[in-house]
Amino acid sequence: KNQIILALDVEEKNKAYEILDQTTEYLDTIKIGYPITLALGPSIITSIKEEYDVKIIADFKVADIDATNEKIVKTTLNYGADAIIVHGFTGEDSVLACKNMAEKLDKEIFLLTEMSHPGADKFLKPVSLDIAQMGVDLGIKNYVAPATKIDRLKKIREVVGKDSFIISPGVGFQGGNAKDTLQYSNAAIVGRSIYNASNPKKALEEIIESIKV
Ligand code: BMP
Repeated sequence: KNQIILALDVEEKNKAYEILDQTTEYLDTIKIGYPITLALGPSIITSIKEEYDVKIIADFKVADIDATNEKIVKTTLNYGADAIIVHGFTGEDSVLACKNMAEKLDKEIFLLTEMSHPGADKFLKPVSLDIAQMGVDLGIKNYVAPATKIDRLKKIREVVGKDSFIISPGVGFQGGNAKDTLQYSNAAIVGRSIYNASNPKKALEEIIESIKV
């Protein structure tokens, strides 16, 4: 429907459903993560899939050894998530375990390259292009790269190529803007600017408008 992914980092079921009721007419995909899953349990993934026509990306930033990663990915995807986000810094064996399990279940992984917050510049930035290149070498098609650092996003796009799919967090609250981000990214992830807005539906409509102009 459009290029916005909602980050549903709310911790109450009523709030989650209220936001979904107001936004899913415009959205194909939502991202859920630890905040909602730890608060409400992983069956929230199954419930949302049953009640709304959306794809769910599970943002669990999987970052363990291969055997443990495989279990995390299997269980998450079996709850109904369509894809899961995986850290790249753990290396090839860990990432490959996730990719293989997702493929076995006919689902997908997103490889996290560089992060959107200022602190990521110290440890992640020096290796993020190598992480992206590892993803390409492993045949990974989907990536996460920051909307707050357009120069970095551009470089990561150059590494993963035009046919890869990039999603980018950091639009709105963290300072990124959707239009600039979508020059290099396939979709912008927006959380607080929508779910904390006094009128979430209107907030989303305004972001969608801002892409068009
Ligand atoms: P918000 O729009 O409220 O800043 O939310 C951004 C979302 O993207 C949050 O779920 C956050 O955990 C996630 N995220 C991020 O902000 N930066 C990254 O580099 C990676 C993320 O997954």
